[in-house]
Amino acid sequence: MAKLKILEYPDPRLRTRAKKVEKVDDNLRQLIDDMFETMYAAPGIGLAATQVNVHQRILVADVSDDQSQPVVLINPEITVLDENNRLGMYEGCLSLPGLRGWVERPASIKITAWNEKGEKIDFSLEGFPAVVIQHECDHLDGILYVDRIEDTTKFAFED
Ligand code: K1U
Ligand code: ZN
Repeated sequence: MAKLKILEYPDPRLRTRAKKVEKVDDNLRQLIDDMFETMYAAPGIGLAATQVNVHQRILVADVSDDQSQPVVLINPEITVLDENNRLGMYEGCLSLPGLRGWVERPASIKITAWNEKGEKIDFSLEGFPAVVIQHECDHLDGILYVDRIEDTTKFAFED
């Protein structure tokens, strides 16, 4: 396993739109292992391949307290289940260290993707996990949470 370098804002490579993965093989699984190591070490609860300068549609996440719920999504696609049900929170980003900003997003989504075995998976998410997955999917399209901030007074600096 290897810890990868995380690109930081304003690196223009963060604005790259990632390409679809065509085949899941051992090289890709190695990258996924490295992404988990990088995310847990940061520490973070999500990481998109874009953030480690790999422009393929892959993300990892784990919103548990004890690193017990790792999730891998390859070629994820999101369907918003209820546009009127929105959740706001101060989001963080490993590519914008030390900053948090208030973003509102749909609170319930359905996801279709492949897992690390190349199998198709689909499931629904609500609340915080739904927000994190949307944040990571945005990275794959070159979008950062700061692009979604409507009220610029709602930034917070971490120490
Ligand atoms: O994409 C990223 O840079 C990861 C990001 C995910 C995220 C956090 C909060 C809201 C939306 C998306 C982070 O992991 S920032 C670090 C963080 O929030 C955290 C780190 C350790 C424990 C708990 C939270
Ligand atoms: Zn981020």
